Amino acid sequence: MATKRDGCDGCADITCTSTKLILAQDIAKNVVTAYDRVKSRGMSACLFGSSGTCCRNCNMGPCQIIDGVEEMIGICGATAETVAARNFARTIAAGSAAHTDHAREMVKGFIETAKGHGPHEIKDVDKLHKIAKIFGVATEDRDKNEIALELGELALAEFGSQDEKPLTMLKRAPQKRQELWKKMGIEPRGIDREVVEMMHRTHMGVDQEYKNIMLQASRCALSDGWGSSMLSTELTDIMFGTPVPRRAIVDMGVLKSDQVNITVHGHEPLLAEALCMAAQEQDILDLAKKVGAKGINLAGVCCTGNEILMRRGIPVAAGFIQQEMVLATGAVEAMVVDVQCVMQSVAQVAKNFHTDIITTNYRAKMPDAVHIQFEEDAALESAKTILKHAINNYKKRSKVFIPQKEKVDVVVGFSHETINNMLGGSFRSSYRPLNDNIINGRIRGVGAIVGCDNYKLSDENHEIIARELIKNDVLVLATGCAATSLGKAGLLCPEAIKFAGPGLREVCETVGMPPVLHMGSCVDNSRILIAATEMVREGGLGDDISDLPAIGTAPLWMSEKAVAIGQYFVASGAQVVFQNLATTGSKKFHNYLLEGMMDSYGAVWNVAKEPLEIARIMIERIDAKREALGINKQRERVLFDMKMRRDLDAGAGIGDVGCTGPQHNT
Ligand code: SF4
Ligand code: MSK
Repeated sequence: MATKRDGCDGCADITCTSTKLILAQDIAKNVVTAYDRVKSRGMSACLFGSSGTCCRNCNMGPCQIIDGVEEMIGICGATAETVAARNFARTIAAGSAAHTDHAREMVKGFIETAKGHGPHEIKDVDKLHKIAKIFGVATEDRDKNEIALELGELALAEFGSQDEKPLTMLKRAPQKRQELWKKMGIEPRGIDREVVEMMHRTHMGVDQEYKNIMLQASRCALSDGWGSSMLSTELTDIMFGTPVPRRAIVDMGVLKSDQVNITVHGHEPLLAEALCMAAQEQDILDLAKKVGAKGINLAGVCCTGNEILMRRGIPVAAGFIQQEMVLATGAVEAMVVDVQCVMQSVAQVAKNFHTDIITTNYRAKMPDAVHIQFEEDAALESAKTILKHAINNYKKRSKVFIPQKEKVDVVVGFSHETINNMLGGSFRSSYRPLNDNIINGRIRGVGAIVGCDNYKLSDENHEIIARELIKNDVLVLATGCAATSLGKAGLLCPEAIKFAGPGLREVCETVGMPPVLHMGSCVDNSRILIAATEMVREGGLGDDISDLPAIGTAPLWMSEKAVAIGQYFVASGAQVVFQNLATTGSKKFHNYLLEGMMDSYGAVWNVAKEPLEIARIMIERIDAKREALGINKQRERVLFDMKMRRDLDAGAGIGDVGCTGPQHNT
């Protein structure tokens, strides 16, 4: 049993300074955190569970399988590789389902917006036309809402499609990759269907051949990456605006001692956007004044934080592992949550303070929380009800402690369009300069650091990997809680170029961009797929994603979504490195992921424990791709001459597209 703390007894394992400061306070002494639970449980986990060979898919089990021991196969005869593959595939199905259900809500919200219902509007008409074209929706002489409605309905139909034809967004992928998917028979059809088929095929007595199971796992993951996640990202951009670079702040120090603090936690930005709008309404501001507060301070947690950070510059107070800590400041009137990554413990931490946890989605309720249903068709009114509840809590606030140590400036908002414009210039947007700089060796390659934080591993790992990569001239793209963590480490600001190798530094300096680019929330990994495709299309770096000197890692993965992301990266031709996989209980299956998939996809999973080892693997894989492309010899020191500098200067660096500054106080 985790017990109440006496001061900061577990702090030795915690690297976040703000967390340590909070836990050392008297007001936090009764707070039991996930760190305490990790400690009290010890680090040992069930060997079968952690190696992927515990099967409880039927009531003859659970069966614990020992690889290579004949009498230790399943009662039904299932072998270690079958069980490990089924478990891995089910993780992918669960992760894809989470993205899919999120995306469905966004598409439904998009349709309502197109119908003129609710407070939102179609903001990015350029992108609307672009995506409409992909779906074959006519745009000429048509009102934006009419186009959006047709697009939204076609997008929604992709979820429940029973046709055999592939999902529409697949045609955005490089031609060669599309042909490969077709040849392998893994083009996803209906988005929901792929999850259902995955669950069916891993039911007792169905698919019992691990490679065949993984074909469907790839199809399911692709239906997430190129289907639901991509739809969610693109339609959300059309509705709320495609992110552009802006300055903001991260860390718990963004809470205000004299304002009503409301943290927004979860994933679906419909709620968060409505709260941002409602928090600017005069009646709400008056109410805050009436209770003695100077204003309303919204701050993000987890990926909702990333969504409003990217589009509005609203600060992020915490990533996944600080969600309890942000409450332990005693300064939060309400934590408003929707779906995914919300730990049940937050309601228990909140009991020590005046804070309410407000659940807002019928799909995600929690004991000891207050439930106020967010009604999308009355979004502003719902948001106001939630805000009023939080404001009323302000009077109950007692002692607070807001750490001021680590408030860090970040520059965020690097959608794939931004990267295009920034490097190529607004009049001739293109990935050409990025490709050229990779070919000439100033930039060695691209490394994506994505995914979660994890209480069992050091939060510093993200920073260690990123520093090693940029030092070696690898441009880093970041999403999700990894991006928040890198922001807190000071790597998301242009000043971080001092940590970059000479080639990368030169490019970043000229364009005015940080060496680590924040590309959004975990659903926004689809932006990385598009960026990679654009690099292929631009030419000079091969004709498929698998040719690019690019690789991803989710070093501190926690959520099943991260495994779905990993598989859609691999199936798209991009290698990934994870810190562990629950597949080691079957040598055959584990090796298939680490080596065997190369023949089919031109990419594999990699596993490495230590962060520097992860970075080393990433750099080695990048160099191997450079070698195969015949551009490794060009990785010598290339200095910018005046013409090159002028060419890049013509791009819209972050100074040109506007650093809007923090906009969080209303
Ligand atoms: Fe055991 Fe087979 Fe049932 Fe799994 S499906 S629990 S291995 S009998
Ligand atoms: S919130 S899925 S902890 S990134 Fe997207 Fe963060 Fe991972 Fe949840």
